[in-house]
Amino acid sequence: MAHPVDNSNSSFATRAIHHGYDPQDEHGALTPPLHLTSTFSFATAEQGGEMFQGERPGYIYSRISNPTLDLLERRIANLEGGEAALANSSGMGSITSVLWTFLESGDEVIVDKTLYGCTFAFMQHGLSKFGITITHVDMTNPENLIKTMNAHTKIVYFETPANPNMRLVDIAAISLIAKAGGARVVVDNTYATPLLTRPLELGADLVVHSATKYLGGHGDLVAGLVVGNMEDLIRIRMEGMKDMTGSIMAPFNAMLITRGLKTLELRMQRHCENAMTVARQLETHQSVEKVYFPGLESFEQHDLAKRQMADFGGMIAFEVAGGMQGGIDTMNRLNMIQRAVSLGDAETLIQHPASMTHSTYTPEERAEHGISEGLIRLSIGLENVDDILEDLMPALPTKTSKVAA
Ligand code: 3LM
Repeated sequence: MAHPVDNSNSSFATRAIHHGYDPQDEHGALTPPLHLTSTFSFATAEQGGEMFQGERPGYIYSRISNPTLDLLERRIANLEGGEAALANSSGMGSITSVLWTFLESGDEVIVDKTLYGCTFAFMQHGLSKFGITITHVDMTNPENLIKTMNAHTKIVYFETPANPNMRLVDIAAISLIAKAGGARVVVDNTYATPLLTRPLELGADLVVHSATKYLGGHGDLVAGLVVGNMEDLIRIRMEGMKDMTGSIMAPFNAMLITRGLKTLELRMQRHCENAMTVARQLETHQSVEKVYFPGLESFEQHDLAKRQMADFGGMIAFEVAGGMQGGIDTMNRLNMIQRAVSLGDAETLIQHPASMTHSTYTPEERAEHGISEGLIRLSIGLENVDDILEDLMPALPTKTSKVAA
């Protein structure tokens, strides 16, 4: 077991680089070792038996734990301000492992209106098959949660900012209400990352991440993370993950994410700075009808964004004149910006939620859940912002919305 350097008073960037690893425990190796092993050998049969009974610490099998994953788990737990973490094979693996652990037939999950497409599908079409009720509530007004909470509510779940329309949820206000009613609060912190928002410090119980995005940061892996208190994390690991989803992270991916975290602060600073510049430019363009970016004064929840987020992130959603076709045409005129789903990569990515990430909703559901058919989503990358603008701005429709109408 490693002997972590004491850096409890260090800043975010320093902990992201050092926390939980002392090179002197690994022959002085500056870079932590990669333990590419599926299983672990027991010194004696009795010791193996004791580990299975939970009477002796140690590694058994890499679907349960692995030293390379342990380091990443310690590090993300530290950055999110939690006691423990779990590394999964995908963000969906994290979300499903958490929900399968704490829910049973007859229970209710209350979720915000807008969710990432596959999370929505898992709840709407997956959990509902097993006698679990999914209730959507507009959490932008916490009063709505007070009215809906009941004895069956076990989980309150939301994203902030939400994928794809950037809605924010007041984590502290919602957590207070949910916990008073005896429910666990689960926050998908993929968009904000622990650099910008730390839901556990604001009262949430569990944080889930698609580590595929900003945490990995380089678009070369699919992975997920869960952070929370020790007791919950042991249950999620041993119930929802080990026996139900089996969604453990591969050691190689854990190594890449641990590497990615070292530059998270630097990368996020650039993502945020670039996105602010692009959002301002988009807002002034004659054929852009609406820009959804928490850093804009025109953003409906700008005050909450200033209160809850250290900076405004790298994601922008917008609508152009000409609706859906106007958006599709804009995407097809781009050169450097890549037409691709996913987000948080070095490359600027653009996608159309209604036909891509949120095609798991019916058109009626999209309308009800605040995802317009013409919405375009931009994940602003790390390129020079002038180059992003040089590609994006000429691709926008030339007509004003008034002329188009
Ligand atoms: C996307 N999102 O392009 P994985 N939570 C959030 C997410 O955005 C995602 C997940 C969980 C996208 C993926 S769409 C086919 C591509 C807020 C993923 C799920 O299982 O690691 O993909 O995470 O919006």
